[in-house]
Amino acid sequence: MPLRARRHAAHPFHPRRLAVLAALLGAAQGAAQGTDAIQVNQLGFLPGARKLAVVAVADGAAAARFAVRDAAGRTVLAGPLGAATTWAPSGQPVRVADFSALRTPGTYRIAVDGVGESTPFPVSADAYRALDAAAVRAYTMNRAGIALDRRVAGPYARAAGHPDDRVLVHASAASAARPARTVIASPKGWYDAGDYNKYVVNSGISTWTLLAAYAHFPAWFDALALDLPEDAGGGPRLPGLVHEVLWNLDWMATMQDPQDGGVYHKLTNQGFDGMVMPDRATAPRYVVQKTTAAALDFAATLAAASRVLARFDTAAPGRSARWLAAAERAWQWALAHPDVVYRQPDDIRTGTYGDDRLDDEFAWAAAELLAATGKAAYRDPAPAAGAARSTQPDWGDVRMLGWIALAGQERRLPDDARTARRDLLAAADTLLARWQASPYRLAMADRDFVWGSNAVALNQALVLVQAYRFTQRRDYLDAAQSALDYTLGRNPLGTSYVTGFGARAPRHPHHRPSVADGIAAPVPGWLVGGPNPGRQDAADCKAGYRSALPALAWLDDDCSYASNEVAINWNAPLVYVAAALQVLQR
Ligand code: G3I
Ligand code: 9MR
Repeated sequence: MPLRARRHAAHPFHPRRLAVLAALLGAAQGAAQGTDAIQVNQLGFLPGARKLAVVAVADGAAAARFAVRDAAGRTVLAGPLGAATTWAPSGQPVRVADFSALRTPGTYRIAVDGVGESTPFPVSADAYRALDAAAVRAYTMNRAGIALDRRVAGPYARAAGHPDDRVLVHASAASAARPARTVIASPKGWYDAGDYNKYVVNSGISTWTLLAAYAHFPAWFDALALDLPEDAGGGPRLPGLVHEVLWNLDWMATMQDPQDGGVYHKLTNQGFDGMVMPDRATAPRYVVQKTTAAALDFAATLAAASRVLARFDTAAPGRSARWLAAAERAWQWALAHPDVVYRQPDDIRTGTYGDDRLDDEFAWAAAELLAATGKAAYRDPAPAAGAARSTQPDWGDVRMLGWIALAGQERRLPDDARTARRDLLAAADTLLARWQASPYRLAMADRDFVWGSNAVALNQALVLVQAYRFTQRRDYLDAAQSALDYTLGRNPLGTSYVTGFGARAPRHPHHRPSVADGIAAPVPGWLVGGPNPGRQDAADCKAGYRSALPALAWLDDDCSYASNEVAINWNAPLVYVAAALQVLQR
């Protein structure tokens, strides 16, 4: 088959593939769906993976053994269930089934007498390829300022929205050279989430995580067919993930004030757009307030881009040097303005990404600038005292991102790399111990069930993967696998949390295009935020949450921005972890 045709057949939104998915979903929703009391990764496993399922048991009742059945209903493996123990986040007694000995590719179910049979799942050498491609393509679907045709978007083709070629400088960001209402151009980039605004802080960690995915697993992404807008037309042909990241880096670069090197915190409407398609959202857009966090996250991300993407400079001579110069200017601005925290102006009501602790942003930016330049001046603050506040990175706690960057510099910066690895391993060991002790085999602590909890689980997996990369110790990878299992169905709700993937998956994410496009199925490849007992959207959700328990507080309703929104920073660890588990378990 010619290369082009083959790539199209594999296209995640190809009509043929969508039809197969719909058929599978239809079948799955019938008898084939299985009991949600036996919880398993609905996308399955690579042959060599650690394979766990969880059986919810009513107070120790039911059989003490499980069986694995193949597509013909034959038992291919059987074993004892672990002891029944209550998992606090769901309040349920559970028993673990370990069927890692199952290695033959095929389709299987877990069966327990008195409980039933699980949804079918595959064992396959390519278990996460389509998932990873769709998770990257979700970013394409959230691009600002571009029309997406049927070749790229299949049935989700849409007109361009938010050109952002005429953006107003908000009073909070005014300077002598750019007084309030000055018009600037700040096009491209990704919409942050279910909303259409663009925030530098969240763009930073999202873009960085995709850059790390490319840096750590280049061959995987070089071969991953994505069918992007750049695949047509005469421009340079780069790996799909690189094209995707460049779309957002081009936008980020415009968020720096060329006069002083400061960086605007966000580009936004005054209020959130209605639940409409991008081209129907035409409210004026503003760049708002320069902040220290935006400057540092910008510096870190552009420094990382200059290092990781330098080899693609042939497509754009001098680009890496320009990124690095912009990063160093932003760093200088931050040194001169070390404590400008975002304060939402009275006339702006969109997301804040506010964070009043900036020591971690300084540490991350310094680490990236050290890795990119080798200049000792960046060393003092880089390993700066202060542990990460938690065991995984998030948009407000970015210190670990710097550790990951330095940990990979063992040849150029051996001492820094050693320190960074030590600190990363300490975090990974905390996660590993929690995973080992957890009745559910999940490293999540009760307090980890926050807004975006699914991404907490996957960022924990990202940290565990780093530990595996340095030590080759198998249990780190097994614990990372468990986090992916959790987001793909081995959870107390028995649902995959990724749109379009899994027998049961979110149908109504808080995502404006998915709500407004008139297509029943949401845009595929998005990880939804997940259970969040905070339920900050309760006033907007008449349907009501069925439970307030940490791992059960999820609502598959488009009202639910606190549990069922999608976001670029949540998909990024999905892209990373799906790739890692594919590549490292071969
Ligand atoms: O920092 C406190 C912590 O000390 C406390 O223990 C914990 C207990 O709940 O709360 C922590 O604050 C939380 C904060 O995130 C930091 O994690 C807030 O409760 C929580 O409301 C806040 O949620 C953020 C949400 O915006 C509201 O600001 C999410 O992290 C963030 O992902 C989300 O981002 C939104 C954008 O604003 C707009 N675009 C969509 C995007 C996704 O929903
Ligand atoms: O749609 C908005 C979503 O992207 C944000 O994460 C969320 C929290 O900031 O807010 C959503 O907008 C809602 C607003 O906060 C309250 N009224 C209803 C809005 C849309 O459902």
